[in-house]
Amino acid sequence: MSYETILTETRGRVGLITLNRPRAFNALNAVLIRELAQAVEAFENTPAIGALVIAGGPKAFAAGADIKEMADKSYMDCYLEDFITKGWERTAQCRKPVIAAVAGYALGGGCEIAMMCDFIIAADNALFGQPEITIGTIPGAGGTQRLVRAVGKALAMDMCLTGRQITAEEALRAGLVSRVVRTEEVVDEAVKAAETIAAMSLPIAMMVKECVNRAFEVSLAEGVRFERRMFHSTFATRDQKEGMGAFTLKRVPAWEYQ
Ligand code: DAK
Repeated sequence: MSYETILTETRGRVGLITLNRPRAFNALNAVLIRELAQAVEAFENTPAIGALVIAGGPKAFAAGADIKEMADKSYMDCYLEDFITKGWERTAQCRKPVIAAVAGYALGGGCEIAMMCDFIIAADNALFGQPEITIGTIPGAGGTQRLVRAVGKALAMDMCLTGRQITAEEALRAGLVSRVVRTEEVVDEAVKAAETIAAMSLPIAMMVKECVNRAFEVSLAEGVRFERRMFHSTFATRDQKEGMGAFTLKRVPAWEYQ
């Protein structure tokens, strides 16, 4: 499949999606959002893919929704067409693990796409922000919700109310990203992490993801109960027998499902 605003590539068992509107700092227009959703869908439906990486360019992961495209829309335009909602959540709905490789600006919708991924690996030049308030609007794709869950109220309020951008190091300290690496290494590092995940049993990795995400939706007691049920259910898989058997025999496991 050929796309206009993104590039896709398969590296081993990893599906790599690169946002590709460099002249507009990867501003997220309607075509890009649609194509991103299509690419996530395609990799999710490919059995040989075990994990995905979403990357941007060295200067910008994405500088947010395309301001030029949306500037003149009326409320009714937004409401009736359900403006950039279609396809937007597809990344968050992906059941296979997804890693964001963020270099440069991840602003507004760019930060929101990164936060829809399971974790973020940041380049040392990465800048995260929710600057919507500076252009007369508010975050519209989960920025006020996912950011507060990732970094807590104080920093989320600071970022959303002042529009301040935080560096990769600050994002690491705040728990928004899991690692910071050199800019030129960020995509390879994310692909390497995705390869590690894709080398595990796929259904078990999917269960881990589902359980961690459950923590955002339910009480601690319900989350622990959900985790317990899933944990018990792993004993119904051949991959649990294979994994524990391989450990005992000191050999590498050969998963039934990858
Ligand atoms: N939209 C359109 N074009 C953009 C852009 C954007 N967000 N960001 C950058 N560009 C374009 C610039 O217009 C410029 O294009 P030309 O003028 O050369 O044609 C080019 O990229 C380079 O930008 P600059 O000349 O401004 O470069 P600088 O290095 O001086 O500054 C910057 C880089 C990233 C700091 C600056 O461009 C900037 O502040 N950009 C805007 C950042 C921003 O405000 N982002 C938030 C947008 S609102 C929703 C889903 C998502 C959203 C809402 C709803 N639903 C599901 C309902 C998301 C909303 C947003 O993200």
